[in-house]
Amino acid sequence: MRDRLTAALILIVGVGLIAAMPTWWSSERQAPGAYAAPPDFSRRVEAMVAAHATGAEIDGMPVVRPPPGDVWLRAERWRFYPVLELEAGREYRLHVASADVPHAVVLNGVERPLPPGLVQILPLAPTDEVTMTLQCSEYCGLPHTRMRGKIMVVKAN
Ligand SMILES: [Cu+2]
Repeated sequence: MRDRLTAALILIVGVGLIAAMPTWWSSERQAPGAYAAPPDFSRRVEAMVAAHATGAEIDGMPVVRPPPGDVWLRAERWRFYPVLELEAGREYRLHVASADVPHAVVLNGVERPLPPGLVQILPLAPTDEVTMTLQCSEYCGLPHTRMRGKIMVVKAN
């Protein structure tokens, strides 16, 4: 009797695990909000910079004020390029990818890995006029601790 009960339990747990497998298997392999980097990712960054640069520069980087929606940000030794100026009350999707070695990005306490070839989407809907800092959290060389990015949230026009 006890043996049968044990066998039944093992069967139920086993079936349950197999049924749940596709869910954790796929989420493990590709987190939501990430996708394979398109070959023209860098060109999208440059096109956005060319179209929406404000003319200002910070730390040798152009300040760019893209329209709400998709925004392109490149992680590279040892910076997040370019500096962004976003409007409060608008919704953005930051597409962040590494152009060289593995990095990781931390923004507002959320960390996402940036292995080369992967784009992370970070939704952002800032409400206050603040300056946000992006920080690399994957050791990528001696200047790693200084690898930061800047997002300035300004009043909407
Ligand atoms: Cu780093």
